[in-house]
Amino acid sequence: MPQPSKFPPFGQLNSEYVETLYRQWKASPESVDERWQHFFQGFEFGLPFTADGAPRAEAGHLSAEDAAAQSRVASLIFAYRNEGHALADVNPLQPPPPTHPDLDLEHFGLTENDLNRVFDTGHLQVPDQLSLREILAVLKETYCGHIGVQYLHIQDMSIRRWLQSEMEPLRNQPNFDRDKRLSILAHLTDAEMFEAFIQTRYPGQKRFSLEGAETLIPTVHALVEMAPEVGVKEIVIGMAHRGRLNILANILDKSYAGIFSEFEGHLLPDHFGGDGDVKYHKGFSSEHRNRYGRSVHLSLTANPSHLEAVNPVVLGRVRAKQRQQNDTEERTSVLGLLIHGDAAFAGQGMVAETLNMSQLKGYKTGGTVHIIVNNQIGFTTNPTESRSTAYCTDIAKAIDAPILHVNGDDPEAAVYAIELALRFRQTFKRDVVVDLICYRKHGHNEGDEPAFTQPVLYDKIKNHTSVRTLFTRHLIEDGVLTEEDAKRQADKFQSQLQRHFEYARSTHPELEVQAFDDLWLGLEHPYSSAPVKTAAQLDTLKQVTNALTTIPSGFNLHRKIGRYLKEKQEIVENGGEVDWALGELLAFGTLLAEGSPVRLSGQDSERGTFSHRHAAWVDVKTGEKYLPLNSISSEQAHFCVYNSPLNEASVLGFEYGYSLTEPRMLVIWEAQFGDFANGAQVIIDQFITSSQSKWQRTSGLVMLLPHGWEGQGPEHSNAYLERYLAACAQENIQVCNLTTPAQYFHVLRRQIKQPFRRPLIIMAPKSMLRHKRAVSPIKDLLEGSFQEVIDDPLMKPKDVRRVVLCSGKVYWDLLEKREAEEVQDVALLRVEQFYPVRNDLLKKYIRRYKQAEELLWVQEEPKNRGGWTHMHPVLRHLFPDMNLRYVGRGYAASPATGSLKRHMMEQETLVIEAIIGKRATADAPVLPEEIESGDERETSAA
Ligand SMILES: Cc1ncc(C[n+]2csc(CCOP(=O)(O)OP(=O)(O)O)c2C)c(N)n1
Repeated sequence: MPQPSKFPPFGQLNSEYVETLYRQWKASPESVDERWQHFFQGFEFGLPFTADGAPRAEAGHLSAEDAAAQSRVASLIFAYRNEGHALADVNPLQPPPPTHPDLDLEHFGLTENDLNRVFDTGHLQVPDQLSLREILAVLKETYCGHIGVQYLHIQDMSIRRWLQSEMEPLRNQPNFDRDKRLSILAHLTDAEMFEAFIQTRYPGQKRFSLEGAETLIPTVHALVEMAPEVGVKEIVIGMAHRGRLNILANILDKSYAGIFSEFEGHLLPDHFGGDGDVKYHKGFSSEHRNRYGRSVHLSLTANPSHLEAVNPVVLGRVRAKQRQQNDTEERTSVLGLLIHGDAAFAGQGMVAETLNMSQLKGYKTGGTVHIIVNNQIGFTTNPTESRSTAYCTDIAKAIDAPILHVNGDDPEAAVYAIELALRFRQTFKRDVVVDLICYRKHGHNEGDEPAFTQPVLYDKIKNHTSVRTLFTRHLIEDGVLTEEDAKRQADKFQSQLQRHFEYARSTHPELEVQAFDDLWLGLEHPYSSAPVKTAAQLDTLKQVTNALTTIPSGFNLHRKIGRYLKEKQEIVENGGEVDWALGELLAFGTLLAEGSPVRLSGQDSERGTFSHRHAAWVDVKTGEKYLPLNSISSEQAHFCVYNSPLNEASVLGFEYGYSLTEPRMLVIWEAQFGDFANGAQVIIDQFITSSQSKWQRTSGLVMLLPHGWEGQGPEHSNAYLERYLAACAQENIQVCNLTTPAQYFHVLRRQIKQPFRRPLIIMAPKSMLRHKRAVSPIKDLLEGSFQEVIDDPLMKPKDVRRVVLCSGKVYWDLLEKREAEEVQDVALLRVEQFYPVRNDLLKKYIRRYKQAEELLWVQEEPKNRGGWTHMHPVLRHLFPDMNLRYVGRGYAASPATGSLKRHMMEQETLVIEAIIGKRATADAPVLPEEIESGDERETSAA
């Protein structure tokens, strides 16, 4: 007896195989697998019946051969849905292949002779039965026209069905009315002529022309027209260089004269402060009113050259705007639109990172609409050289996004695709991709010769008719307009451009510096070091502590966490000492109680990498999460804390974007260890430290970067303080390295209470979280404010022979040594804020030690790292008459040693040298002096 056959995965079904099985089942039902038995029973049950109810078997029952043929047709329908895009006519520079081996009739065991046979059409949205010829025609027109769709990678059946019902049959052949078609043409005209105008007036100037991809403009226009009709109130756009000026002019309505003025070079950055940026990086916002009179706010986010880096920033802004719209469930009122280049989309890791965030609780934004301006080239690099995938969009399949490849020479198909994409996003709140396949008419920029590297391609492009001309012909053929109409339209636009050009040349119009929106009112002040009232009320502290220590009834808290609660309560009730974790929770809690929301995200931030925070409790029986900081009072602001995905760049970019839009919320990104933040270096360099100077956009984002030499090896020691300090200028950021929980409490509260916003970079503690001395009396939270420099309260100034200036954790090592050695003549001063540095305080405090013979900068970081290179010129300038000396590790290529023992010897050596003054002891080796520069040798040898 034959073995029951296995049920293969659906994708591997093969009609011959099914037919054999069917025969086998007919002969002996038990001989096939049980699931096949059900399948064939259902299949027979579904066969047509005669009028009297008898199976048609008797009146010409489907033969086994018919049944098998039917299943072959079902496979064919599936194959077209799955791979029809391979035959789609989507490349304007190349006709589609005539056949595809996976889609040939023979592949399914069908022949030309079957074309007139009638088959069930299954779920295909056409009459129940059609001839194979008709079925094929439907499939080809639907899936192999000017749109090639990929969607069968989507797991959710209801989404597939929805897409099928939208597209089948032939629905992706748009049937737009006359007005809509004329509007598409008008936008193509604007797009093409705008580029041509700049080309003739400003030859050779970089603009990253959209020519070859002009269809982008009617496509985006269709999206913004439809958006208010489907509930979108705001669109935040992120895009790179290609066609950006065109989008600014023809979608965001930035005035042509303003753009021409920038080409003229009239608008100097001094006009508005900062160093400014090139014209194709700038942001802009405007209100778009659609043809039904409804409006949608459009905002193009400023971005750097670094491709795709703006993506998470845009999405952070979208999420914050959704919060402002009170749309935190559906998330359909604000839309993120990202416009990418094909090479960048396939190549940049930021794309994968951001896509991966799209459905996460703390980061989802209701789906992003992506448009790829796929000009089939990246600078001089061919697609085959820049990706290992068939399509540049394949990464988006990982998140089940439908992908619509569209022929850029068919603007109607592109408009159809974008409208479908938007409806999809509004329905399923998921990402969707429109891959606009086009070409690049010129070189990468206007001064570039593409024929050096792509001679064959550019020969083809040279002879290719523009999309506007093609579409004009098309409309003329359809009787929608005449040649004269088209010419009149073009002439009118040309004279409009000319008027703007002359105006720009003669009048030098002012640059449209866009004001901050209302949320920023009162926060636009320049940086100031004036003290900020950050002390909390005792009642508020108690209220917060109550929330932090009350277990909701029925909640099963982990025993160990429960144990800390009582301690916390006693500290606040009885005036005890606050550790770092409690100081932080109290800073958050008091801000929340006072009405300022807080958002914290980072890897494992809910518990805290060092198991110290416990901002979210997890019920040990149900696994449910509870955030005690949301139980302070009914009027409090909301606390959000999220464990982020394991990436740095996109999460930091997202939080930065969020902070741009929510200046009244304390937005914090926490690195697992500060060392890992360099994975987000592009966000730090291109946005956080420079956006104010480039784009007049600043942020109150806090970065928590665990930092400190504790023998944990090269990658768990260094938050690269020196890099942040190297980026400090024009009061762009605040950089702190703190020593007490009270300082942390005040600096977090200052971030919200001060009348301006600047990013705050904190070298955050690791071992200090549990350092017995690094605690603060509760009274320090109830009075005072943040101190940028802390003097030594313990030494008598007249006794002091040596002033030691340090920062962060090493302070406690130095203090302990001083106490252990009973040293009375060394004062320990702490720089808690490196930048903006408080020269006045440094002077005031250090000048008190009149007898001091030397001033030491002591750090645990190697000499080429940490604060020394930043503080050296400052101290030299402020105290030219003092003997300034560096004490610390030598120069090091690796931030920290991999050996704990060596680390401890090094640490002991530097502490001894600072406090006792000895260079080294017998068992503590001399630190390597290494390559000292002349200047440094002079100071440290003294
Ligand atoms: C991160 C990054 N690396 C390199 C560059 C330099 N660069 C600018 S444009 C470009 C090609 C981009 O190709 P594509 O994404 O296809 O966009 P296109 O210019 O073709 O529109 C490159 C490599 C950059 N801007 N950003």
